[in-house]
Amino acid sequence: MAFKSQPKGFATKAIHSGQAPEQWTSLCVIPPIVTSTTYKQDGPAEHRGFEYSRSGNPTRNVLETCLASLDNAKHGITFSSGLGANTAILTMLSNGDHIVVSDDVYGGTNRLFRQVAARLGLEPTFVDPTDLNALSSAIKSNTKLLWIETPTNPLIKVVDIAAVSKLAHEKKKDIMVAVDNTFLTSYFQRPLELGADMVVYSLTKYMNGHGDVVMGAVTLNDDDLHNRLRFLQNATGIVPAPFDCYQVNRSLKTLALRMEQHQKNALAVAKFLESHPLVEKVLHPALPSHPQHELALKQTYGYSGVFSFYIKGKLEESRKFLKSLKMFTLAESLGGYESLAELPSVMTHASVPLEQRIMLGITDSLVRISVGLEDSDDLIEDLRQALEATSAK
Ligand code: P1T
Repeated sequence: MAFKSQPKGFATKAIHSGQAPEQWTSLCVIPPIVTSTTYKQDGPAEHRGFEYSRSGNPTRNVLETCLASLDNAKHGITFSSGLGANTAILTMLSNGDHIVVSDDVYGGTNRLFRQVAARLGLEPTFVDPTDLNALSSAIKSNTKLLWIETPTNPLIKVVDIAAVSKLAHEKKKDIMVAVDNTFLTSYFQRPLELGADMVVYSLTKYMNGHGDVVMGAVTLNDDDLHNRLRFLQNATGIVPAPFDCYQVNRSLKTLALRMEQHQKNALAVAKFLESHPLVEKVLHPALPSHPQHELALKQTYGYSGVFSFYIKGKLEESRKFLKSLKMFTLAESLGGYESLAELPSVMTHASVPLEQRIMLGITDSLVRISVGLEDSDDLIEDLRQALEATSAK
């Protein structure tokens, strides 16, 4: 069995969309970093497309056009972080609106919905997104947003985007279905083609891929939703810096290559871990042991480098393992060229309430790794020695 086959043209779009030299008077081939905050006007309120860099910036435009094309979307909008993108979407809602949120999402997303949205009068309900009946019953007359991540962070559950979008839209026409596509990127998954209304990214991860930019984005087709979000980008001011836009735009040029190599490396590492006696269970969608393996093959073009596994033992063993790693760096985040490892229960998901963590299975023995672009034999060797050190008395 194999993943969906990737249509031709992705790498070409990543390199050429939005990059035409003709848009600059100098005809420069590489887009410039335009740092000017303001733009000369021909007369009062007569400008040539740019007036102030919060409302529009040439370097940002280049990136937004490129991002939209990678999702085959009409529009792309960037924000100063992934959570900034989430915040912008939340500000599309009004006091009293209800949100259905996947119960397994990035800890910061959970915190935003639970501790910020709820305080502003929005009403989030957390539901298992793999249970379509539960999702359907959670939708109420005031539900305006359905929010999923797939695969989920950190339990790597795969959610059926087409089924969820269909269900939501059949139940209520005005529900916006947002899919956080951070773990797979537009290279491996394109949610708009499956019926979602908005795709959300932490560009901080694979899309930038070099661990040196924090940024977020939304891609979408609907003009009305786009106008509302574009207004909010300017009105709330959650905008990225031109230099960062330049960096992400540059990184997209190698996205396809990087994702292919992340996929290969991670699969080799996952297979090694699955065969190791100190590993209880590996959660990786490309392994036949994954509960939604068939759905992953049907829905996506491949899998990236981030996945989780349960180590045998408790907090003491997880700590010993993570501290014994030499090439994997013990750190939050994912999606960069360098391999990282972390313990979600006390790091990325520490802000998720304990009872929700227990219910979901985010225990002290759940380790998440982001497999980078080093030689996979070296990564496997590192994991092998760290597991050996963990089992040594
Ligand atoms: O860090 P920021 O760019 O604001 O993105 C937030 C975010 C949104 N969505 C997903 C799926 C994420 O994983 C993240 C950030 N996640 C981590 C920092 C992490 O280590 O999981």
